[in-house]
Amino acid sequence: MPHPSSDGAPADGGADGNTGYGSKPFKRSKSHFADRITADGRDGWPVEAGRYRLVVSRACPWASRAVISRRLLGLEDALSLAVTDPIQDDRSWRFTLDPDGRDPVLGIRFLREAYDAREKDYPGGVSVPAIVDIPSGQLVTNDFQQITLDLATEWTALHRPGAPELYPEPLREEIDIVMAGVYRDVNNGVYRAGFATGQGEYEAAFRDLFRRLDLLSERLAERRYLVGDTITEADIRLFTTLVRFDAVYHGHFKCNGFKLTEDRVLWAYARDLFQTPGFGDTVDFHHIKQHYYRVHAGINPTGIVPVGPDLSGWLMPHHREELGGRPFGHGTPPGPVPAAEEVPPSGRAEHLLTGS
Ligand SMILES: N[C@@H](CCC(=O)N[C@@H](CS)C(=O)NCC(=O)O)C(=O)O
Repeated sequence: MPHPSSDGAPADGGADGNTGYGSKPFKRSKSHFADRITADGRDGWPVEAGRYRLVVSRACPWASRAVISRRLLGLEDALSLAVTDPIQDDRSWRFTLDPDGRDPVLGIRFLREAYDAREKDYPGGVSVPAIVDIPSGQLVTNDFQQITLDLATEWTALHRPGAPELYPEPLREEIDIVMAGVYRDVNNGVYRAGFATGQGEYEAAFRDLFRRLDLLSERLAERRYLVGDTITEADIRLFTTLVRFDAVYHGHFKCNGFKLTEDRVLWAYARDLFQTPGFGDTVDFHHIKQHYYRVHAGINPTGIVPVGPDLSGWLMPHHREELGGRPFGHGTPPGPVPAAEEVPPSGRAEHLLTGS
C-alpha cells in the first residue's frame, strides 16, 4: 500500500516532500532530528563501536550515500545496518524483510517506533537514513546531509586501515561548492521535476538539471573524479542520483532530456564508480524500481513497475583509469561485502530485466 504522504497532498511534508498534486511547489522538508554523533560526544552521542544502528532503504538515494560511505570507510562492524522494505505503508518504513517483520537488533517493526521513542507522538515524517541508539531504541539523527560527513570525519578512530579520506580538509571548500550545485540541481533537482505540480515549475527544474549535468560532464571529461584525483563525498553524492537515473528518474520523474547512457562522459564516470568496491555492491535496482514506481501513486497511479531498462551495461569497461587518479588516495579498496549484507541477485545489474 502506498505511503499517503507520497500519494496525495502530504499532510506532514514527509521527507519525500510535496509529492502529490496541489498548488504548492515541491519543497524538501528539513531533517527534524539533527543531533550529531561525534568523537567528543558533544550532543550526548559519542562515537562508539556497536552502539548505533544505521537504518536505510536501498531504494533511497539519501540513505544510499550512508551505505556507500560506511563500506568505503570499513565501518560495517562498528555501525550495524538495517535494511527496510522498499515499500512504505501508512506507517512508513517497515522491517518486513526480517524474520517476523522485526528488526532483529532493535526489535521494532516500524522505524517510526524509534522516532516515537525519541519524541512521543512525533508528528513529522519518518525518513531514512536514520541512526538509532541501540540501548535506548531512540532515534539519534535523520540528518542525511550531515550523517556522511560525520562518518568521514568523526568516526575516524573506527575506520578500517587504508580507509580513504572522503572529506579531506584542504579540499573542503571546493567539495562544498560542487556538492551545493549537485544537491540543488541534480540530487534534489530530479525530485523537483518529478513532483512538480505545474508545467513551469517542472520545466525550470528540468532545465536546471540538464544544464548542471552538462557542466558536470564537461568537468569530468578530463578528470576522473569531481574534486582532486581521488573519490570524495562529492562523488558519492553524484553517484547515488546517476545510478537511479535511467531506471527511475528518466521515465517516472520525466527527466528525459537524455539518458545517462547517452552522455559518454557521465556514463563512463558512473560505471567507473559502480565497479569500484563499495559502490555498485550496495545498489539494489529491484528495491529502487519497486519503491519509486509503487510508492509514488500520485505520479504512477497504476503502480506498474517497468521491466526495463537493460542494466547489464553497468558492468561494461569504462576506460576511466586512462585519466589517472587514485580512487582511494594513499588508501586501499574495501574488502568484500559482509555475507549478511549482500544485495540479492534480483537487485543486481547482471540480473538484467526486472518488473514487479
Ligand atoms: N530526511 C530527509 C531526506 C531523506 C528522504 O527524503 N528520505 C526518503 C526516502 S528517499 C524518505 O524517507 N521519505 C519518507 C516519506 O516519503 O515518507 C528529509 O527530511 O528531506
